[in-house]
Parts: sequence; structure tokens; C-alpha cells
Amino acid sequence: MPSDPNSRIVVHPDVSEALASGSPVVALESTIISHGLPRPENLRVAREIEAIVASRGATAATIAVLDGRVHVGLTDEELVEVANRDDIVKASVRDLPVVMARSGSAATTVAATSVIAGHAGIEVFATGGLGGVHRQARDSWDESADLSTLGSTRVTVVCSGVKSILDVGATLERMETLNISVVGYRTERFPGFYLADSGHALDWQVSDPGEVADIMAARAALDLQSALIVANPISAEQELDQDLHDATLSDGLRLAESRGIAGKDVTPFLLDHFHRSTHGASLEANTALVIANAGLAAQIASARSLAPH
Ligand code: PSU
Ligand code: MN
Repeated sequence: MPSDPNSRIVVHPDVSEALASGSPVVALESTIISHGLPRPENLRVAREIEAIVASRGATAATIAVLDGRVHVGLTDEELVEVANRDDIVKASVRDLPVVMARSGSAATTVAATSVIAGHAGIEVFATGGLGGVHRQARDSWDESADLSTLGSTRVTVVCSGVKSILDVGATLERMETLNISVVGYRTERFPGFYLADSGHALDWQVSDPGEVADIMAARAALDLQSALIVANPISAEQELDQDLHDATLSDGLRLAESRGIAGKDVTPFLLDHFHRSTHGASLEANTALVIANAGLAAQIASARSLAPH
């Protein structure tokens, strides 16, 4: 992909060099920075996520849209902009072209980040928790575009399952329908974002990054155009208390309904409600899990870079 100054897609030189030489690269999303975490922790966490990727020998490529151009890999000044600018909108795939054409700025969701990473040739992507089927979906039809996009984009996503604010069982069923592969990292249970166990079992588990790389190679051989989810649970010491979680969630869902929160505002609203009403406990858990996922993604990207493509 060209990186000339007039291009609509700007690849950071560190990222393009790593890609050209076959070195490991990890894509990172930006919605978690702009809409998932409060200021000023968001910037600190964004930097920590990049740092752990680097410390495990991979190049971090945080993806965002700034002033009409898609950036694959941000400078520190650009990371500060994503964290602090008030005009950053949350962009899924369908929003990207509109934002770009208007010279706007946006943070990218899992769906948008996956599409851009795939376009740039980045195979591994780390985030906190995926979007999925919302609990009121029978009435609202609210299902994240993360799902359909991951059904048609070949990327390996390291995450702590899907956000626990969702209907996890329904989301797992949709993943099956959409041919999204799901493996538990050293667990037989599907993780529950803030909680290590969502209460749902998994068919497959892997025990090291090399095993994930082997699955990626097999997927490439089949030319599968869907995602592989590596579900990495938060550690037992860092997970949120289950009762606190359940009480906070039912409060949050009630509040969201009474205030008429809908569409793409639902997820940021509920995450913010968690961060406020747990007095930072959910923030600590969210930070811990996303950093752990970025570190594991770097190890997977490294294992993959050694294997035949
Ligand atoms: N993971 C986190 N925090 C977040 C998100 C993921 O730890 O804020 C974001 C991702 O960008 C994901 C989005 O794509 O939430 C889902 O939003 P929605 O449910 O509106 O599709
Ligand atoms: Mn939605």
C-alpha cells in the first residue's frame, strides 16, 4: 500500500518496513481508546498496549482515521489526538468512506480495524472484547457489525471473548453460522470479558502461540475468508467480582433503556456506566485484559512470521 503524503491510506514507515521484511506486526483498534476508556487513562493504556507489543518483538499498528486519511500505525502525537480530540467519531466499516470523504476523524471499531488491517496485509489484531448480539436483539435487531465483518475478513483476533453486556450464547451461535473459528487460549470456557468465564463451553483450545500459527497456516491453505478468534481470558486475580458485575450490568441496561440509548451509543454507554459505578474496578480489568491480549497477539504474530505462508 502506498504511503505517499497524498494517499488516503498512510502506513507508518515502521509498519511498512516490518511488513516488507516479513517481521511480526499487530494491528490495534482505536475505538477502545476514544470511546471505550475514560480520559486520561485511555492515553496511558493506548501507550502501554503499544509498548507490550514492542517488548515482545512485534511492531504495533494502531489504526484510526485522522483528517480524512486512514492511518495504519500512529505516531505518539497522533495517538494523543485519538485519545483527546473531541471530534473523533466511532466508525464501523460503513462509516469509513463517509468520514474519509469529509476529511473527518474517527476511531475504528473491531470491524473497521479488521478490514483495514486485512487491506494492509496485517494478519493479527488485538482488542479487549468483540461486539456481538445485544441482549434486546429480538426487539432491537442490534447485532454488532463486528460479527458479519469477521465472517468475511481473514484476520486473527486476540480478545477476551465478547463484551459481557451482550447475549453471549446468541453471539456464539452467530459466530458458528458465520464460519468464525473460535479457540480458547489455555481454556475450555469462552471468556466473559470482565470475567474469565462467560458460562459457555468451547469446542477447541490451544496451549501456545505456535499452535495458533499452525491454524493460521491451515486457514491460509484453504483460503478461508473469515476470522479466527483466539479467546484469551482475563486472569483469575484480575477479573471483576461476579456479583458486582451482574448488579452493575442490570443497572446499566435499565438506565440505557430509560434514557433511550440506542445504536452505536449502547456499547460506549454501558462501558462508561461500568467504569463509573465500579469506581474503576472494571477499568482496571479492562486495561489488564487488553494489555494481555496485545502481548499474546505479538507472540502469535512472531510465531506466524516463522512459519510457511
Ligand atoms: N473492546 C473493548 N472496548 C471497546 C471495544 C472493544 O475493550 O470499546 C469497542 C470495539 O471497537 C468494538 C465496539 O468493535 O466496541 C463494538 O461496538 P458495537 O457494539 O456498537 O458494534
Ligand atoms: Mn449496535
